[in-house]
Amino acid sequence: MATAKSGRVDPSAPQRDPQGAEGRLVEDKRRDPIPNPRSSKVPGQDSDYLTTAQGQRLAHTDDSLTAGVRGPTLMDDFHLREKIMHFDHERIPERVVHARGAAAHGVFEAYGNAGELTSADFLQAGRVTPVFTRFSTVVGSRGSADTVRDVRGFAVKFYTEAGVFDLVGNNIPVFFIRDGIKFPDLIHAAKPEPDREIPQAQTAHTTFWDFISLIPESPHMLMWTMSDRAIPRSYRMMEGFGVHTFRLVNAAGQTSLVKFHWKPVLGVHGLVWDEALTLNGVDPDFHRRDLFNAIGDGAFPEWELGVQVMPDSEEQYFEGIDLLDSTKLVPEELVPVQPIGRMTLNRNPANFFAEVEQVAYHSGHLVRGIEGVDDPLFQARLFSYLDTQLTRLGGPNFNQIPINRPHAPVNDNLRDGFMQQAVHHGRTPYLPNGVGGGCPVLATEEEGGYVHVPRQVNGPKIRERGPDDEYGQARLFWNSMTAAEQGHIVDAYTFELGKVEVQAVVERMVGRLVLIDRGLAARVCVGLGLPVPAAPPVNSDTPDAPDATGGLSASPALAMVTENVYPLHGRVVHVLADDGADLAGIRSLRDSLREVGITVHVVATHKGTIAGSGRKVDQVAVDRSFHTASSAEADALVVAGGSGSHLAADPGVVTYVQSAFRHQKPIAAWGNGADLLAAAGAAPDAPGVVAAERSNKAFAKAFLGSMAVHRHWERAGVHPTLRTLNAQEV
Ligand code: HDE
Repeated sequence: MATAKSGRVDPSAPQRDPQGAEGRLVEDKRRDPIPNPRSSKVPGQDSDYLTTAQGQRLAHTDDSLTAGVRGPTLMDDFHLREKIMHFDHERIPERVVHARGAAAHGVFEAYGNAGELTSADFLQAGRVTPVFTRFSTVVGSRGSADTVRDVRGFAVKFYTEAGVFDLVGNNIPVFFIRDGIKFPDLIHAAKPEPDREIPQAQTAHTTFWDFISLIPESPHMLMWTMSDRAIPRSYRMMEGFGVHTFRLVNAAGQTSLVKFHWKPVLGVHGLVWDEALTLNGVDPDFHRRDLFNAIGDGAFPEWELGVQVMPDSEEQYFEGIDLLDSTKLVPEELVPVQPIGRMTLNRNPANFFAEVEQVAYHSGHLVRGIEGVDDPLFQARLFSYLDTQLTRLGGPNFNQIPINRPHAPVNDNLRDGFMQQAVHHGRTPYLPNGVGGGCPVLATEEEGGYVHVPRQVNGPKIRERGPDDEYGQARLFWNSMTAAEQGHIVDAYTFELGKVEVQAVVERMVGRLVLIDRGLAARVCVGLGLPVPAAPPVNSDTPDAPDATGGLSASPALAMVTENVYPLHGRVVHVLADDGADLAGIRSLRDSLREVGITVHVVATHKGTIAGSGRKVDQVAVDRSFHTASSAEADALVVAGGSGSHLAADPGVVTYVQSAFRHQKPIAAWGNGADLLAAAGAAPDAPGVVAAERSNKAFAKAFLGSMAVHRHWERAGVHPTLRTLNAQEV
């Protein structure tokens, strides 16, 4: 940025890569053009001059108005007073849960096939609807790290032509509790312990496990949060779920019960725990940066929206599965997910506070054709989301903040309140009225009016829930995991319970694991140094509860490790190189990888540029140096020929490659790059390792083939898709 006399920055000067080498921005890959305030004027911020909030142009902002050069500040410095007052009030309360997040704008395109199921306007053929999607962690505060073990929020605001629809879901299809009245207890137990305010953004502590081990319905969700679903590789590689059942209503008034699913085009992928830990320090903004960079680079993330459709019935069960219980899912083997549309996130927010921080989702923002059901978790949410905005956004007019404004015409008869932005006209903000001509008028159903489907409800006023199969779906989940994933679940339980300071809590929890699967419990006990509790009675589930497994012993659709291959755009490859490297080889590989949308970072011992070995003066820009980069940030590594033996002498670089190898990542080298692989113990014939003499098209192709499989679990000695059904014998 050009710096004018007096130290002021000239915002109209072009933003250039300070290294200048290849005219690219490095590290902060901000591909969105930085707006020039002279050309893009924001309403209310439209002066070319610095002004006060009242529009008075200012001549000086660097020194307070004082009595003499060393004297006291004067009361009549109105500019200082206003500037400091506003700064003092810049923060608003963070969200009580889901405080940490990132978001993007995009579009949703309906396939049109949902028209038979619902009259929702945005799901009809040909509809394209703007969306704003926010991903989040649940427990951590606003400044916490991204790659902690936690559930991820997946909230989508559809600005439909018939009003806003919010699908406020998670990346896990079930929840810890089945009644919202326990939500404050859950969050109090999971948040940092109140006497010492530790730990931050973790469930690995005493109070969480104390509470959750006492909650009858928790085992299923715990299996998910101990799995790799809770440490996603990227927001772009997560499934999303509406969690609750919804009731769809079509134009003829027919209803069906559905579960919403978001399926990522890039597949579902996780980090490994060791990487997640490293990233918390190396790049606490890993997921936020990943989303921002991918969209900035044009690798727009996409998801298909799908529905599982179950018949609506008086009892609202499907094959023994209670559709009003959010601790249960419907296996996809029983009811396949039918795709009904596609979401593409294609624009980064222009301002984090205005958009990401101020967006207000609400599970009661429903549109005609979509209704909630009598799930007590959902019902409690209907209160919560409006209430929380009153504190967080300062009053009832949060719907008028630009990011929350519906794109449909609004005429709501709501008036006044803090920060009212509208200048309402007329005398009759009430209905019925005669003086105002009866306006605004009510819509008939044909005109798009929301009419709740009439349903008979009755029953005694009680605080009671029916019997529950607490372990069936937890066991189904365990049985559905591949061997690699089962190992990670064991490790996660061992880590989390290992941090619990009260032994009785650990033993209570291990006792509950036995009821899921004795093999799981036995493996966790080994790490905790505990005796394996006795085998449970044959049927330890609540005897009078219906079986919630739908008769299945496993549901392979629940596993993340599959034999599917997924597109590679938006993946990151580190090319390790140094002075003396084969620069032509680097360029050739980089071109091939960029062709499929992969981001390539050249990582070297120093920043700036590296020179080749030949006589010709040739250089390649270095994107990262080993001082700031970590292999945990890359999906795969390549060691460039020409610099391998030199890099192999640096123990830090050797560890870099070892970590990637241990994390089962694709690794490749050409020429003497293989020396570094050898020093790191990465055998050239190990699964997922590609070694060649030269960097050419064939080398790039083999490497891309290795990358198509996200990780090479065979290296850890397990067949990637092996399942150990009935692990009770372990
Ligand atoms: Fe939320 N939840 N929640 N929740 N939730 C909030 O609303 C709440 C639940 C979810 O990116 C809060 O604006 C209660 C389930 C997401 O801005 C708050 C209960 C699911 C987000 C709230 C639940 C969610 C929130 C905090 C039990 C998955 C982030 C700030 C009845 C289906 C939205 C805010 C965003 C946020 C309450 C349970 C998802 C306090 C009382 C189940 C993705 O209103």
